[in-house]
Amino acid sequence: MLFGARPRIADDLSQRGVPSDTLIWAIGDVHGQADLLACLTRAIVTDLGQSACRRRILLLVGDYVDRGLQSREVIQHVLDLETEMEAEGGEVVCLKGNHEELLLKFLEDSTIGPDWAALGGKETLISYGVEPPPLGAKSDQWQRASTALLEHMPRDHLEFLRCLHISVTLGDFHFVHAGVRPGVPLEQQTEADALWIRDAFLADEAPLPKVVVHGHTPVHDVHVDHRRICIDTGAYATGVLSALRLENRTRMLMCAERKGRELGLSFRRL
Ligand SMILES: [Mn+2]
Repeated sequence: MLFGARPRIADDLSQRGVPSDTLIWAIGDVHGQADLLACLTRAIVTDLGQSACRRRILLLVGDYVDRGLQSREVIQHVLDLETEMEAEGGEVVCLKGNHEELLLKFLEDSTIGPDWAALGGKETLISYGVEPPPLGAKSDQWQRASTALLEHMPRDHLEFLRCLHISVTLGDFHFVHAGVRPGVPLEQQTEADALWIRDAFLADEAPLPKVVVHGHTPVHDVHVDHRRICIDTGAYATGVLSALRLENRTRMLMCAERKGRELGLSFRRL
């Protein structure tokens, strides 16, 4: 290869696209921020409704629950969106995050309760009307909380959590909660890596077969390079929830931001 022939990173990403006749909106980690989610989805549903694309997809990269106070409302909102979108011929694709894994695990094994609570599970218990056991609570208190959560959780919420996708590939993009293990073919990735991986994926620089669109590791501003696009802007801490719009080879970013009591939307090309 002649010097200078190596494509610049930006050039490389600009050649990557989604399948033709397809419009995708991907939303980052919601973590119990139902108001920010509703603000984004209102605009997204309008945009999808105005699109002439044959496939119109709204995708969420997981971590619906924990940390924020509105986990139940977030799941209900996503279920309502599924009904609304499917009635209009659109698709809602929901990926699984590590926090959904923790919630499901807690329903089967209450001994993880203290660990889960420390990672934001306490807020999820409260949102489903279950009083979180106090610090230093005994195992039987956690067992009661686990049983109570199962009783309080609507069946369709449980079904939702159990049927989440681990990853989805569309055109040149691979959507997954946390990332991929470098050097392992996409179809051989493990669920543990898909839900939890950080440094081994983030710090690596080798090109990947697809551009990975992910969340899990909050960033101050959406991260974009030739390997990956991180759309987790830490909504529960920053008040900013982000969504990526992909059509052909164009990328747009929309953010819902909490400013005092108001919510605002901003847009930019990515
Ligand atoms: Mn996560």
